[in-house]
Amino acid sequence: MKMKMNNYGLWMIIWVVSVLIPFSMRNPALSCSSISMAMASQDTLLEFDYYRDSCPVAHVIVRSAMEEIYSHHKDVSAALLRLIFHDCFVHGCDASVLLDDSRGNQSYSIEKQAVPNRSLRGFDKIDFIKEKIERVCPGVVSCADIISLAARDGIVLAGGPFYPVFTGRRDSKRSYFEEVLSSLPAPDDNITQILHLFSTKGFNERETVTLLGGHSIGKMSCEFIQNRLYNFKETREPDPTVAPDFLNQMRLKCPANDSSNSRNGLSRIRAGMSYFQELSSSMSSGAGFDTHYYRSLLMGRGLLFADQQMMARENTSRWVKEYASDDGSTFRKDFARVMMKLSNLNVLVGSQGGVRLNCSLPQFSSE
Ligand SMILES: *[C@@H]1O[C@H](CO)[C@@H](O)[C@H](O)[C@H]1NC(C)=O
Ligand SMILES: *[C@@H]1O[C@H](CO)[C@@H](O)[C@H](O)[C@H]1NC(C)=O
Ligand SMILES: *[C@@H]1O[C@H](CO)[C@@H](O)[C@H](O)[C@H]1NC(C)=O
Ligand SMILES: *[C@@H]1O[C@H](CO)[C@@H](O)[C@H](O)[C@H]1NC(C)=O
Ligand SMILES: *[C@@H]1O[C@H](CO)[C@@H](O)[C@H](O)[C@H]1NC(C)=O
Ligand SMILES: CC(=O)N[C@H]1CO[C@H](CO)[C@@H](O)[C@@H]1O
Repeated sequence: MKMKMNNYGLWMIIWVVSVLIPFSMRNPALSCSSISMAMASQDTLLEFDYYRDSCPVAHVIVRSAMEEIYSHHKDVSAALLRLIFHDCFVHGCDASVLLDDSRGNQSYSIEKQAVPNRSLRGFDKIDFIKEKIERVCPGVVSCADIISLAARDGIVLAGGPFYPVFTGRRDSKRSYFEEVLSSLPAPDDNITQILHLFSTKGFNERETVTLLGGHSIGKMSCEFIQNRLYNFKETREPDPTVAPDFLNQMRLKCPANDSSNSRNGLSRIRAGMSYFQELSSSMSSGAGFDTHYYRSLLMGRGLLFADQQMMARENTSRWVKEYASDDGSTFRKDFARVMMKLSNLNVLVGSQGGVRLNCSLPQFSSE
């Protein structure tokens, strides 16, 4: 008898074996036989393969669309990682970040217009995937589930860890502009502010250090470093804690008053840096989900003030050291768990919200 298993099923088994079983060995209370229960209880609101009857191909369509996009745009992984973070941190993983229009009222501000959102990318990629799914299963699959699945697939394509994404999220009916600034950490925030913002979403010190490891991939746009390099905390001076050689290196990549940093957020091609570029060439690390981000912080070469702040306290710096000290496997396992937690933040389920027909518009399927 031939056993058919799609990649998702296979990934799932590998994930359970590699992540949960070692975890259960460290935690005697969590025996192997209770693994499936443990997984279900972590996500009481969402289900494994929620669309198994209504749209069984949904996750396959997302994955193949992501493979297609990734083959042309390697930066999609970092873009969607940032998008899911912004969506989930502002009022939960409800796809509110995608709305172009709030309640049909053009004068009503939307999340996309809020300052931290100005450089978000990937909206067109989510629309592209949604269109493909709508052709097969109209009005069934939520935009919030598409973001979560696509972000996970992007992480895997970029060489990151796999984690299961449970489904059944519903889309919000509105955007939450007024909550953006108070919910999201800013590039120059100090450790106190960062830990406070993450703890209000239920992330402890270790998980905060893990989640910031998302900066392992992608380029950091200069607009997030500009103040640190030229006008730190309104002093008209650079951040005094940056070593002079590193400051010069960063300033070369991100010149002052660079026209590519125009504030309208429309310039598509920006100068920027990645952690990979900034490491000394003696380091053999790649630019993927390994230890290079944490090793940069150990060397005092965090690009954002907020990144480097992880070294400012013992109860965060110990995790930076821990993640930097092996082949990256500790970080990857923790990153998988923390992404599951992020993807499940304050989700809408059941009859809450709705399923948008077009991810940018508050028009809902009539199911
Ligand atoms: C649209 O939103 C603006 C700003 O919140 C408000 O002043 C106005 O009354 C709203 N208009 C409608 C038709 O709801
Ligand atoms: C961190 O930032 C907050 C808000 O700006 C400020 O009140 C606090 O004093 C800062 N803490 C340190 C240690 O700099
Ligand atoms: C950037 O431009 C502003 C306004 O044009 C100017 O006041 C400032 O000195 C410039 N900064 C640098 C570092 O050139
Ligand atoms: C982490 O350290 C800070 C300051 O040293 C302290 O206020 C906080 O309670 C610590 N957190 C934990 C979980 O120990
Ligand atoms: C969704 O809505 C946006 C904004 O109105 C529009 O530009 C786009 O073409 C729509 N997509 C589809 C598939 O209708
Ligand atoms: C990607 C995106 O929608 N960016 C928007 C952020 O906000 C600015 C200012 O409102 C818009 O112009 C951008 O289009």
